[in-house]
Parts: sequence; C-alpha cells; structure tokens
Amino acid sequence: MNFPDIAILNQRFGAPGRIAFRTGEAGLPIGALVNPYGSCEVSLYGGHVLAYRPTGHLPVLFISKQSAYEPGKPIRGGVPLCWPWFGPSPDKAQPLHGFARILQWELQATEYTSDVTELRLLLRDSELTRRYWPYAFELSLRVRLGQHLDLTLTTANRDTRAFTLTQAFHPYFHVRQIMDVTVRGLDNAPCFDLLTGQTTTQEGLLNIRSETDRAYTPATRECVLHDPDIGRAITLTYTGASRLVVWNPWINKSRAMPDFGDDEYTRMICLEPANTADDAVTLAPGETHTLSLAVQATLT
Ligand code: TA6
Repeated sequence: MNFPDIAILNQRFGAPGRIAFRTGEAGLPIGALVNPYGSCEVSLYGGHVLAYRPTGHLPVLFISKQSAYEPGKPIRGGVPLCWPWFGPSPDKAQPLHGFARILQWELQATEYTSDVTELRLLLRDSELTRRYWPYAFELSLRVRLGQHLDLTLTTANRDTRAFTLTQAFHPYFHVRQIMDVTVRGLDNAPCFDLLTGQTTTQEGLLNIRSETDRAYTPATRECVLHDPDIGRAITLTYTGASRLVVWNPWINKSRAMPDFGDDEYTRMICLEPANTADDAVTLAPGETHTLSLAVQATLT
C-alpha cells in the first residue's frame, strides 16, 4: 500500500501546534489534532480514529497492545468504521464489517479555529472497492476535536443504481475495570442478543458480567458510560442510526483473538451507533446519508 509523503501532508495540511502528520506503527500515516480542549489521532489507513484524550483526562479510547497495523487488517481499538456492511457481508465472503476500515483514505482538508480542530477524509469507489462491492460511492469522514469529539460519516450514492448499506461507528472505550462500569440510557429498550438470538427488554442500568453482543433499540439516541474507578462519565450522542450495539468479548473470545490480549476485555467496552440489518439504509442515485457521533467525557 502506498502511503502519502508525510512531509507533503504537513506542508499542505499541517498547522504548527494544531495539526501535524507523522508515521505511526508499520508506517501508517497519522494525523494528530490538538487544541485547548484535548488531542486526538486519526489514521489515514481505515479512516480510523486511534486516540482521543480531553485535557485533564485519561485516554477515552482503548487500543489493543496486540493490534495489527498492516494493510488488509483492521486496527483493534479506537473507532473502527463498519461500512458498507455491519457484521458479516451479505455473501459472507468479504471482510467482516466491510472494507472502509482496511483501505487507505484520501486526506481532503484540515482546518482549525480557536475552539475546534478538524480533519476531513474521503474514500471513493475504485477498482479495489468494486471487488468487494459493485457500486460508485463517496464516503467522507469528518473528525472535529473541540469540547468533545464529533465524528460524521456521510455516504453519497454516486452510482446509477440504488444501494443498501449497513454501518456503524465501532468505538472501543477505555475503562478501568469492566465489572465496575454501568451504561445508562438503555432502560426499557428492546434488545436483540446476537449470541442467543433472543429478544428481551433491558431493565435499568446495563452491567457487563459475561460475553456481551447485543443490539439495542433505545428510545433516545444518547447513552452514558459510567466508570466509577476512573471517576468519569462518557456521553454518546448520535444521529442517523437507531441501534446501539454493545460488545465485550469476555474471556474465551479474547483468548481466541490473536490481535487482542487475553485480559484486555477487562479494560474496554464497545458502544456502537449502528444501522444494523433491520435498520439498513437504502440510497437512490444522488442521495446521501449521514451517521454522526459526539463523544463527551466529564469527570464525576
Ligand atoms: O460489534 C459487535 C461485533 O460485531 C461482534 O460480533 C464482534 O465480531 C465484534 O463486532 C468485533 O468486530 P471486529 O471486526 O472488530 O473484530
């Protein structure tokens, strides 16, 4: 995979003290955004937010110490983008969670004000993408670092045919101890358990006590992750999707994942705004759809 020249990226898109590009693990080009409210890092490979740290906080996102950083493999942690399918591909023969997170994205623009630092990336259809999915599209990601972290993923149908997609932001949040955290905002939400195939209703706060892989349909597009050990609440507010998937691999699945430490399940939880199969998005030629997520951390 040919990565862009870092010196040229800094010359064209850098801004001293605010935006800088560097070579990360395995030579991946990374954009580092800074402003008075915090910092974040974005890999151009995969359009992948790797890190987010508000000023005065511990890191908000989790990255596995055993993650792969090589073309064709997703980075394990941060905010993987699941697009144009969430989960297995319709024909079960393509990469899990789509191809957007395993391709190199184009850097479109950067800008900053006193309060916000922004980076915009673009993925267009190509001969390579058409091997996975036969449609013309433009997929843009906007990362805005301000008093919170704003992610915006916009799909444009550039084809002559309609297409249907499923998608998700798949953030891995860092927690001190999974057994101590709770998730608020899912009370009374219908819940489809992907492990059992059963549909239930969430009663009260969500605790994680075993492998968890559930798609909730909450009444509101907001939930709060409470971590009493860190003394922090992380609020997720999202639009463009009606499902929230909650995932923790727990012990056995952790041991089965080569790019994930056996005990790393204790220090992460995925809370994923998603258009799942029963909430898929169909776009006619020329139509667009936006999935957005705001992440705000507050000390408690
Ligand atoms: O979001 C839940 C899920 O679909 C799980 O079923 C599991 O596959 C998880 O995503 C991990 O996905 P990844 O591709 O990051 O290993």
